[in-house]
Amino acid sequence: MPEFAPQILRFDSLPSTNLEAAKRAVQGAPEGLCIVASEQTAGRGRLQRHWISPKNAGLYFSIILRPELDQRIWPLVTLMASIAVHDTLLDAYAVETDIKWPNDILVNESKLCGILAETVDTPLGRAIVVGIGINLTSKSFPPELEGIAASLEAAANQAVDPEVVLKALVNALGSYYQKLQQPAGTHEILRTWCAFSSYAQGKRIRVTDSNESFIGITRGLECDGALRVETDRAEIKIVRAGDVTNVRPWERRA
Ligand code: BT5
Repeated sequence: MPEFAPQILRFDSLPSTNLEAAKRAVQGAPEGLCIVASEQTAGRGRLQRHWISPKNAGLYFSIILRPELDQRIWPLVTLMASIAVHDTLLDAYAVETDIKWPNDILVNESKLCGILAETVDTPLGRAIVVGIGINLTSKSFPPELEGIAASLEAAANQAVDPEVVLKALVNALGSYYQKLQQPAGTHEILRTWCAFSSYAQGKRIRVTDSNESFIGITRGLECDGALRVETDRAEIKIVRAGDVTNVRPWERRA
């Protein structure tokens, strides 16, 4: 496995760091190229959703990876990134977070960070762009984020330095990415993700995708990172896409 050597390119403003990284991946940029912007004017979430990215209010970051892994288990790259964010926030600012399947980093059930992994076909083979948005301060949150979003500054109860977060994140990503590609790495990533996520086992959730919505209890992860959910009819469903929400005690039925 080649040595992982991250290189950081900084921008004042971009439509989306993921789009910039994908463009550079197509142009042949190497694994480990990181794109960071002070703001995004068209930050992207999953399923054409928007990631609100006010200037100097968050870390807007994307990295190009070219994993030497069977593509069936590439979804583990998203899980690997969420573990890296979890460790970053804990190590840099002693903030404990929960991971909601597959890609949300939560504090007190509010979203502090979102992750968007996108594959891109390039002349060097298929690559994956992992985009990470971490709210550093809530000062510029628009009204639509009130009650759903968290910030690192509020969670840590202190001012945060974007450079400290960036450095810790790049280190954590490098170390977990190398772990993922070692012989027992996939097992290790799955085990660590489950240890950090209250959603891994025994959580009553609602799953919603374009076809259906149902309630069930989480029963761990498949080898490719898909979520096992036991329905009220004792049927195990394997969830590979869609949104997961915590079901409150008063919301009992599908
Ligand atoms: C995500 O999508 O959570 C993935 C977000 C990835 C953002 C990063 S920033 C760097 C890189 N470049 C990009 O263009 N994107 C990546 P999803 O699970 O679909 O969640 C999107 C939903 O989160 C929205 O519909 C809002 O409800 C909510 N949301 C939007 N902006 C938010 C913010 N700043 N903080 C918390 N929640 C937000």
